[in-house]
Amino acid sequence: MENKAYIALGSNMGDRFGYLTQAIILLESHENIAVENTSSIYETDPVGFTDQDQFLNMAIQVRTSLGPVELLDTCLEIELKLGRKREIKWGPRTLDLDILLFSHENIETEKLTIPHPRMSERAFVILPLLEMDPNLTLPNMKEPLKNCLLSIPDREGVRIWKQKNGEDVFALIES
Ligand code: PH2
Ligand code: MG
Ligand code: MG
Repeated sequence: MENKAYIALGSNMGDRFGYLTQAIILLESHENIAVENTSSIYETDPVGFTDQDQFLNMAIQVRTSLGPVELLDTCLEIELKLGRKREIKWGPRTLDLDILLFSHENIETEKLTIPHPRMSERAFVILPLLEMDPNLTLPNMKEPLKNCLLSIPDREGVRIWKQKNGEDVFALIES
């Protein structure tokens, strides 16, 4: 499977941990997607629309033979399957799956922008990503992603909720 992608996961309604877990299981069960790595899970203060419950956020690294739009459609299907309803922009959700990076590609279409447009301003995205790859660079940036952390205001709103333990990608779910 030739493409490497990073996906951000977020939930702030109902069984937040259950939604994250189910999303990873559904992605892994897709025949063209392999989940290669997962971050710890973080509890995070809501950003943007702040009058809502705290999120659980994490990121995962996948290998896939799907193209970016096919991967997006798969993510949207999983969101729907896990009860996502689109009501308030940036509002409460059972599950949000955002493709952050896709094999060093820069993509800008009506449906999909990669790298994810707000990723380098959001500590709840950057911290889990850097946990998996501390030297990650973005295709549209000269500096490594870790340099963005210095200028980010919401770092203290991001706290470890469940530390990843062990090598296995499912260690997080099983423990
Ligand atoms: N997602 C948003 C808007 N605000 N805030 C946090 N902490 N975590 C999120 O995943 C999040 C958010 C829109 O997708
Ligand atoms: Mg999002
Ligand atoms: Mg989204």
